[in-house]
Amino acid sequence: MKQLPEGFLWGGATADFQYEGGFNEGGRGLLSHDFETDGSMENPRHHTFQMPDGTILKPRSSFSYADPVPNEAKPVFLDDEYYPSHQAVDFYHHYKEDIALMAEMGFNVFRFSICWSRIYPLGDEETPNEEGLKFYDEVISELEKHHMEPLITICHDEMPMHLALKYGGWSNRFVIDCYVKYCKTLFERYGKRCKYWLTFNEINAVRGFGPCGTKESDGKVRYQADHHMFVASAKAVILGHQMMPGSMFGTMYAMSELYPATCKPEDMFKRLQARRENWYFIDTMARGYYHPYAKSVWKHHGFDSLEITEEDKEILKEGQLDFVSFSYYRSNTVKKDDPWFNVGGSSNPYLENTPWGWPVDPLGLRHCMNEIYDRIQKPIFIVENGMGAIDQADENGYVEDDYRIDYLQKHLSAMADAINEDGVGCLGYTMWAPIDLVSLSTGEMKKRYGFIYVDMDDKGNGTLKRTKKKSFNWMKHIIETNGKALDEKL
Ligand code: BGP
Repeated sequence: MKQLPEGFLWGGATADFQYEGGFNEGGRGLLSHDFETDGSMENPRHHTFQMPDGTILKPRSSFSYADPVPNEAKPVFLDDEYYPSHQAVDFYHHYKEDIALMAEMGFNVFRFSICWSRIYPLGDEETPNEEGLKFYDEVISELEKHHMEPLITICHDEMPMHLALKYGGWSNRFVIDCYVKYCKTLFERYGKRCKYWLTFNEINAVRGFGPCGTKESDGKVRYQADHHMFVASAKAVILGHQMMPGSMFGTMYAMSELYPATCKPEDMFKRLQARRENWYFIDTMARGYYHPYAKSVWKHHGFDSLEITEEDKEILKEGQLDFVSFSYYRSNTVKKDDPWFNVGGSSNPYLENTPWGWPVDPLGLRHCMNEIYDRIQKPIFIVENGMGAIDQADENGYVEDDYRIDYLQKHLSAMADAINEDGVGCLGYTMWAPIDLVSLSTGEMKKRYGFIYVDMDDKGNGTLKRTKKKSFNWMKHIIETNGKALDEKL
């Protein structure tokens, strides 16, 4: 039986710079993402930052590190370039229509991120931007109208550009204060209406927010930046619990399934070590302390210790997460001789890949859910899962996306088995992304995930018209039966 427990949260997930647009409206400040060019294949500057001296820097992609940034250098806008975050798919002006469509599918939760620079355009000023706050007031009111619970990501792979350039992003302890001030503003304003909060998105993958976050690409600076994010998150949890009794906090982790490439003991051991690059983040934030193996992780990155004060330790202990949330798209394999933290090098002969080469592995999701729940014993929340594909829309914008239905049917079934058969406590599932939006890793529009098609191409041409795909009604049926329909044959 695939039916899920009563009260299970069903919904979709989005991120502001991929979805919202309105980059120069309502007093919003600039983000590093605003300087990323589009990812269309014919663009020679394919999804990069342009520096004033002509240097090209790459934004982070899921499993590779970004290039280091020359001190204080600011990327530039070029007249002949298209920058996808500026318009994205214009949730800024379509939020009512989009939320109504999601409600029609039966969502009872909607995950979105608040754009930090919409609230604090620079990040270090004292007064928030009222217009920015108002925009999210309206979004939340719209969700309430449709009985949807907001699930808010406070910081989705971004920060105001000014903080990145002036202070070196999270490598600077001062940014913790800026983040906590931002959180306090959000809790004051939205606290009575919002119960579920995520302090960061994919904190184990962003590592200081790419090119504009830290000035070094690996090593101690990066781990110190992560430590500052851990403290910032814990402070937000403590403050949130005080200001909003009953609120629940998670942080979101990128969690692919990870296999040893063979059953060779050395490959298996490498798997343990590589997995610790995930546990390092989850353990510290969900259990509230650095596990002894942290030292071996640091050693592999070339240093022995971090600046962790006694006060930091107290804060981590007090500010433990209430639940663990994660994204799951694929699995990876690792073997002894793979470079440190470069998993995914070997292919898996047992799995098929998406058009973007991501192995499709539903059982891996069930395994990850068990693995996290066994270890942390706090509720989990799947806050991203979905399939990026090339959709062929007909003249009306309709897409027969059977491949997406197949992907979701298998992953949702695996999730239901983890909950019903294995006893995993899971609060909900928010699919990435219910509506087509700009891809984070490639900057393309062509890599589509949605139940809803958006008429727009990689260069931003199109009417932005929203059209339901075949998967829209399929998902509606799954939700209205609370998962029971997963047992039906496709
Ligand atoms: C996660 C991010 C999302 C989202 C998703 C899909 O890493 O949290 O922002 O984009 O992956 O990835 P992509 O857009 O690269 O296909």
